[in-house]
Amino acid sequence: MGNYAKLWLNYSSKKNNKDCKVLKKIVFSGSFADDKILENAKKELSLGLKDMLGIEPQIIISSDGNTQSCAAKRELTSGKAIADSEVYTISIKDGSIDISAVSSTGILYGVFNLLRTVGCEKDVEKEYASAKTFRPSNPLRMLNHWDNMDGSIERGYSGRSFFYENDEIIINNRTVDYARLIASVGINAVVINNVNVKQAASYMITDRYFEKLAQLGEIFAGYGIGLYLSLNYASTIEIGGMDSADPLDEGVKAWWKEKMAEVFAKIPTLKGFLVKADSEGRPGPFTYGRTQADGANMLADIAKEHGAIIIWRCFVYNCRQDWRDKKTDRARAGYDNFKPMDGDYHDNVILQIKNGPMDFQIREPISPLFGGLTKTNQMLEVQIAQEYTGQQIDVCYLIPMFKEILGFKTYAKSGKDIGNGDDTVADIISGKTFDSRFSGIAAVTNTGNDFNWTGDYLAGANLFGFGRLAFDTGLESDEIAEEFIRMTISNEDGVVDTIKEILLPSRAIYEKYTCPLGIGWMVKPATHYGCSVDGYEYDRWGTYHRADHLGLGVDRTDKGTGYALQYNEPNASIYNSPAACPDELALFFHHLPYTHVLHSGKTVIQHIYDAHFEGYDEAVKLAEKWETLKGKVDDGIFENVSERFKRQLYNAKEWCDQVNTYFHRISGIEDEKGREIW
Ligand code: GCV
Repeated sequence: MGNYAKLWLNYSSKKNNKDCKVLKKIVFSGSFADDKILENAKKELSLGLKDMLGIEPQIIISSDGNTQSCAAKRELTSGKAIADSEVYTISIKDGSIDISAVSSTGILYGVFNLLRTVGCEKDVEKEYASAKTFRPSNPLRMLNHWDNMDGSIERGYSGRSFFYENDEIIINNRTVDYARLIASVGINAVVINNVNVKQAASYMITDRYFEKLAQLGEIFAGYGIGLYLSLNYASTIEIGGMDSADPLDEGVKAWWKEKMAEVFAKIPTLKGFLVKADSEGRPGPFTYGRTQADGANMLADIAKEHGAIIIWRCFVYNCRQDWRDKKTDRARAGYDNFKPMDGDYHDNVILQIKNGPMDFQIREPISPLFGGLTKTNQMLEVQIAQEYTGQQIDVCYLIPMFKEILGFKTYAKSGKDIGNGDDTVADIISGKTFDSRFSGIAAVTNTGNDFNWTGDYLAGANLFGFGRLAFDTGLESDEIAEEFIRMTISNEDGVVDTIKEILLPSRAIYEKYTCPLGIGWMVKPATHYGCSVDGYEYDRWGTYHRADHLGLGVDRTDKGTGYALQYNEPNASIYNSPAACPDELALFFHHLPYTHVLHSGKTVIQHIYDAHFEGYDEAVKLAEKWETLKGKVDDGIFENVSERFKRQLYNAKEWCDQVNTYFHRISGIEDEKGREIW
């Protein structure tokens, strides 16, 4: 690798398994193509075992048929077929490791699994004493880059783009190492440009960029990763010289037909497009009085001729709201815009739904589209770029939050009387609940060209963890953190435990010192880092706390905006009632007096004071824990995280004091513990 960290592929020397006999000969068995992926799998295995253990294994290829390489072909199969093709089994047969699969991607994943076992210093012979089969939970496991072609990254907190500079595409060793890193954790799809497609990015579907995109696609395909592009919905106007983007206009359709034929021919590995339409100033079908389904289907029908898919985002809301208007509720918008057309979307359209109804706050309820849509392909969108969750300065390990999201029961199928039907968010996005043709999970990624890729070394746990969780939603936050630490930072048990003690509670701590009880949004406008209680209160974005001298929170019940009723029962009734609503979402759903007593037994105001003081104190303890690692971890890693912690503590103190002071002044209620409030 070049001048950047190797992260979990550092392959540093390991003590365990040095004499492991079964690693001397490794058999790849099954039926798979002898393609670039297989070549990369062999290369990776040799490199990893040599560097970690000094073993140069004999690799035996035993494929019973030369199937077509799944990386190179583009055909509309199904999510199930994708997942089936990626299954692999690792066992010990006749004194050697056997990695068996029905595609070279399965073999590659098997290799990374084996290298992870060695990297974590687990006993290889024990680990695979009985055969282990691994099947991805989600067919599409995707990263969305919000990289712009000028090299900037929207909501990027780790340097500039490693894909673009000065409107040109960069391809170098880092590109390959990026593909290795993400394939190693199971990512099989990448959107390489920002969903806000403007300026040069609109020309990605022209011959200005075809050659480089084809090269990039080849590199990704060699690691089982599909290339996707974000599309400018109004390309007919912006680059086509037309005056319309009406999805029902025959001229518009004809333009796209020709354009897609050209694009898919020139970029053979391109698998489809991601579209942000009618959102935050981006163009879309609403301009022409058409529905989101009209727009998505028009593109999808044409893409279908090329075996490609259209991923259409549901982040559609009115971003020009009047703060005085208490009826319009941004939280309602996704459901209101997309539910009425459930069943109308064609089967190569996937709706990509943010985890919450607002926008990646530290705590939101799950989008009611999960459970609301029952006849439409769906993908979950989460954000590992820590836009509202600390910007890769404050440590915030997001995997526990993603576990909660995935575990949420939507009651879409089971109904309230059954309650344990197969309809959690994880079930829906795996394709299981509705036997969906396509489904999966995407994360807005947190990478950039910083030495350590993610700004804060510890934020690497979110990149690693997202991939691992996307592949296997059954993994626990704790085991994912442990793997990340062992492979990236240290295998010393004491160090591993200390870093786990930092990562695991970090989300809860961040929530405490920023916006507890589901209120969200009290951030500095535009940058979204740091406290500004009223920053968004009188703005146009639909993001209000509605605090006055008596109470705060947004009434989203049947007496307010009615948002709570978008859920299936029993969730709707639970959220609709202040008595039943879980504390962590109390102020998301209800406008409550400061004196309202929560399930915890505390009043709302006391909870605000306690959470902020405790959150700050706990952040201080995390920083102190990190300081105990001086000399025990690489100096570069130590200094990087240490510096971030200094900034985190400053931020946490500001949040704590500003929020407590604001609510003390406005409510006139004393902290019952008499702590210092300004
Ligand atoms: C890419 C939020 C962010 C925007 C982002 C948008 C989206 O509003 O602040 O930067 O735009 O979400 O998800 O499209």
